[in-house]
Amino acid sequence: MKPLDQTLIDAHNDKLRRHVLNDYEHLGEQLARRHIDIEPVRAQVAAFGVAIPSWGVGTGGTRFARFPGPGEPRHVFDKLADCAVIHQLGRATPTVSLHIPWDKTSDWRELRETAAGYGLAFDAMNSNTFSDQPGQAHSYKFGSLTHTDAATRAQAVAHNLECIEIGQALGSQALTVWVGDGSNFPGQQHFRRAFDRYLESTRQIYAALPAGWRMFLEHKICEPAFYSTVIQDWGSSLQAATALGPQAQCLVDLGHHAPNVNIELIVARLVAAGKLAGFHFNDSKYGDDDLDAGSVSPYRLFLVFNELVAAAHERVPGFDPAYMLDQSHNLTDPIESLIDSAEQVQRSYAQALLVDRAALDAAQQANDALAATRLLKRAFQTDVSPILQRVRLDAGAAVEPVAAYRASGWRQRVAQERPASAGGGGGIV
Ligand SMILES: [Mn+2]
Repeated sequence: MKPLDQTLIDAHNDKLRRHVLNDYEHLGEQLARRHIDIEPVRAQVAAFGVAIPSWGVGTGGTRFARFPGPGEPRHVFDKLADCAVIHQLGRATPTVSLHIPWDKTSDWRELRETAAGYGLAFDAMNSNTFSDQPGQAHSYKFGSLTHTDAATRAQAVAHNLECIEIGQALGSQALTVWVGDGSNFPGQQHFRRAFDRYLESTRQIYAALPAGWRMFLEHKICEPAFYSTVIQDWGSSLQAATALGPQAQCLVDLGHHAPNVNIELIVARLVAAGKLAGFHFNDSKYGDDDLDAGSVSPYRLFLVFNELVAAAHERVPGFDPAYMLDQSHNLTDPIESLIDSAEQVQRSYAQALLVDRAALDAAQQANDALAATRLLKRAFQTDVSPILQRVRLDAGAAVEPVAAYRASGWRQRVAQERPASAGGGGGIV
């Protein structure tokens, strides 16, 4: 069952259908002059999907404050309904990524059936050992999987095993592990021993992975630890993933690097190592800003996709990245931001599909730097909106999803059913 009245979306599309078809035909002609067939591009964009994080449909806030909006989801079933709205309007987000314990419920089968009813499935499970939960025996104040105390490490391992178990009940096939473990003072932590403890703990989690599952190791330069972090960059992540085995891979969150770091180069290195797990898409100006994907640096997002399309084009063995959004919405309606970010990611993918790979190879081989960079710019500067709109039209999603969402009255409706949530304290980071 779809959360929105489909006849409203169909009526919205009927008004725009002629324009979409005309624009698509026109772009097809333009691309044909560049010897690009628009049809395979459309098919690949139509098959592309990016997961929604369950926590993304609530207002995230910052470390300083959270300003809740109307109709915020009360529990995982409300979150699922909001994700279903996003997917119905955009048809680019067929999966949801859960976070335990935030999304705990008493009946996982009911949750799975509800999701299936919306046409949604479950992406990677996310564990949480960066905050203490009520009744928890051991505190994570000084770390979790890398804590100096064995009982605290065991508790963190057990939590991850529980996440795998829940994931199995939901049909998920991956566990994402991010730890905030680290230190705030020089000398506070023995770097090598902390890393060894990380391996010791994650080996126990890895050993419990069901067949076909993958373990995504997510690195982050800093925060909450501000002097050192145990898995602070792709080097540590790759070292750990290599030590664990083939089911462990490295997840790239775009906001988890120092400013100006060449993320597309990191992506290329992980692809080459057969260790690219996938992405948490967002945008960043200074740090882990969790801004909407492509809102600040759309060219960087395109350059990441350029590496991904190149890897697929060159048929790199084992290349199978998972895509997810990971954003914190402070100012916007989270549903609108997630619709727009999913489209942004789809757009970058479509643009990267337009890169003339043979010409780029030739320019690189000939050391023609200007020709090479112009080939990328040409693809990036192509307005692929007609492809995205045509894909949505064909799938029964909305040609203009944000406009259709605003017209649907969804937010006003759920604001009646869901009591206003309290503001105040810091949100997620
Ligand atoms: Mn992330």
